[in-house]
Amino acid sequence: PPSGRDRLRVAIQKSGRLAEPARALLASCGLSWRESRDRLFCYGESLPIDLLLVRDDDIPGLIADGVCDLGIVGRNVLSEQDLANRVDGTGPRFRELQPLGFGGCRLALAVPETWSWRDASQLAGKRIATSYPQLLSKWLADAGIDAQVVLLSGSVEIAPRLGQADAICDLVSSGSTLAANQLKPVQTLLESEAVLAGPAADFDDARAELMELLLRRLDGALRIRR
Ligand code: PRT
Ligand code: ZN
Repeated sequence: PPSGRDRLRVAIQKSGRLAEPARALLASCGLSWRESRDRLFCYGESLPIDLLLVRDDDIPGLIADGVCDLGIVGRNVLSEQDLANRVDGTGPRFRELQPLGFGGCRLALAVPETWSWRDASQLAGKRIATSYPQLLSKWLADAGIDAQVVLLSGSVEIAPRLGQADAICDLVSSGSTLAANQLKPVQTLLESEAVLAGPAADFDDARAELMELLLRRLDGALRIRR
């Protein structure tokens, strides 16, 4: 990360499932902010720790590029982008520092309810729709299964009904979205939750101490919650 900065910049989701819990957790660490008019940047008042409000998918890249120092993002997003960086030879560029205990879900393979499921070898030659091509491809390769990965950016769960795919690999929490689409989960690829992410390399300036302080306070806040 570029050195010489004396404030810490933390990226969190602007809106969505992780936005409010991320802010609430940081506030419970004693952080407070003054909001800018465009509400994309929040200036830290109680401590020199600022917030940048962004799309969750942008968080790993913002950390990798040094635009932000830390981020709160789903392990699913972080792992997917980490694998992409490793595959194209640019990684590792960021790492998980601390699981945060909210935003829990799992990345799972799901098949039509009408399939009688024995094991993953049944997926050979099938088309699997997902927004997580790296995590799915790696899992398939590790399992020695030759299947076709169909990349969709959203509405993955309707792909089988539309005839776009035979199975899906998507995030599941309650399971009701799968059930509503006559699908059943058969295999978990990744257990996920919101995590604090940071750059692969350590800070060499005032940010190192600020990060230590934040990690200590997070530890305390998470202990109380447990
Ligand atoms: O706008 P932006 O890009 O920032 O937001 P987003 O729409 O990409 O993300 P968002 O807010 O939907 O999710 C943010 C993060 O929340 C994800 O990356 C996960 O880490 C976490 N999370 C936890 C979930 C879920 N649970 C979840 N259930 N993300 C998505 N889902 C979806 C899932 O894709 C499926 O469509 O909810 C549906 C399944 O839910 P159930 O309860 O029916 O199983
Ligand atoms: Zn997103």
